[in-house]
Amino acid sequence: MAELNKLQRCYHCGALLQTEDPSKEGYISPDIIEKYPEGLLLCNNCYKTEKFNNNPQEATFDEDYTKILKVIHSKKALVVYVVDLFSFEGSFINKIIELLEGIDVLVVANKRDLLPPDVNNEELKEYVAHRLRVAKFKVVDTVITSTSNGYNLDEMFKLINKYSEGRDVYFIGASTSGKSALISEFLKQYLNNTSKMIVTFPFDNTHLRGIRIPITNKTYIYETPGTSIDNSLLSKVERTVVNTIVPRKAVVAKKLNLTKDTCVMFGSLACIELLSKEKTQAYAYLSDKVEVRTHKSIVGDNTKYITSVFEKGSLKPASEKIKSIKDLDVYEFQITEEGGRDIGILGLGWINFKGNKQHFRIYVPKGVYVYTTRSKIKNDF
Ligand SMILES: Nc1nc2c(ncn2[C@@H]2O[C@H](COP(=O)(O)OP(=O)(O)OP(=O)(O)O)[C@@H](O)[C@H]2O)c(=O)[nH]1
Ligand SMILES: [Mg+2]
Repeated sequence: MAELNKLQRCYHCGALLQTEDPSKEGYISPDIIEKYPEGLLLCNNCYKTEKFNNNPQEATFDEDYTKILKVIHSKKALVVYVVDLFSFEGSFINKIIELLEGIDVLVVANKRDLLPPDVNNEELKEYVAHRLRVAKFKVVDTVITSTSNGYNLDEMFKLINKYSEGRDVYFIGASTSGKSALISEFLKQYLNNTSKMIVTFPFDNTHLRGIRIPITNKTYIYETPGTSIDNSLLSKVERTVVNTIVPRKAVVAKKLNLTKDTCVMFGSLACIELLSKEKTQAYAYLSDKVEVRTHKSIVGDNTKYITSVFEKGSLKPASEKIKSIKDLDVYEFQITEEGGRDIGILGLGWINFKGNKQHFRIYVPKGVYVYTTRSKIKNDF
């Protein structure tokens, strides 16, 4: 069990931290100390009341969707797992991974057009495949695509042909990853040589509908409904705000120079603050319509500034749904890995930096998924 070996105080209420008695002031769970040995710590009580959070929400899906996954499993069908390259962290849903155990997955990493053109496609492909393999998907192959400019669509059709091996093929993936767009590209070059029709239909014993396209007289391509993105910023803000945070063209990295107590506001929607002393150069990847503003308090406490931006909505875009600090979740990350790292906010974008034991605090609208991973796009630091 972790032990406190130097006296530390809760940086919110100032109580001496202790791991002995949950009913007394300053109690902190030993596992938190173990996880953040050098971190700024909050006692459990302040952690709760301040709504600090260390457990980002996974996206959810219902029983009907489970039924579709069970059918896919029992048929040993080929899954075409479509992920949005700009924002795919929401695609790692443990329950899907479990239900698709042992099922061949062809990964289609779509929306390539939204990433900078000079990023190496082979590295990108390897990165996506690696992330899905680590999540325990049985990845048979990966292809990077864009329906916006037609990139690699022929390659994707070839791979579906190659791996289907007389089996049904199911397009699955998060909502807005581009399944319908890919299927409609497929239909442009599709010739129906079967006696069956393309139909929309309800999946057996569910209220969910899909599209079924015959590829032979016995096998089909199915388009399934997207899994929810209820842990993405896109589902937390108004349509008009969504239109500004979804990039329309390739994102351009914005350089940020962070020193202790610098916070970076992303519109009036989210904030990343460096709490520790390591000077950190970072690159932000997000829509050019989101104002990015760095701020550093002279007294080493940005709370007033951050609160005021969220309350007044002074940076663009701002959402009517985020009016005070109470509408936010706050996460802290202690970076333990070296090398290129990302901290991302699902639906909004991410920052890339070199891991050097930094301690970050991140403010996001309630329920939005925040993550840290090795870098998707490599930069020289
Ligand atoms: N920039 C870009 N946008 C894309 C691409 N493919 C699809 N989109 C856009 O992404 C949005 C969602 O695409 P859909 O094809 O409807 O996504 P879906 O996976 O079918 O979503 P659900 O039906 O909700 O599960 C649409 O606005 C598309 O225009 C792409 O390659 N690049
Ligand atoms: Mg669709």
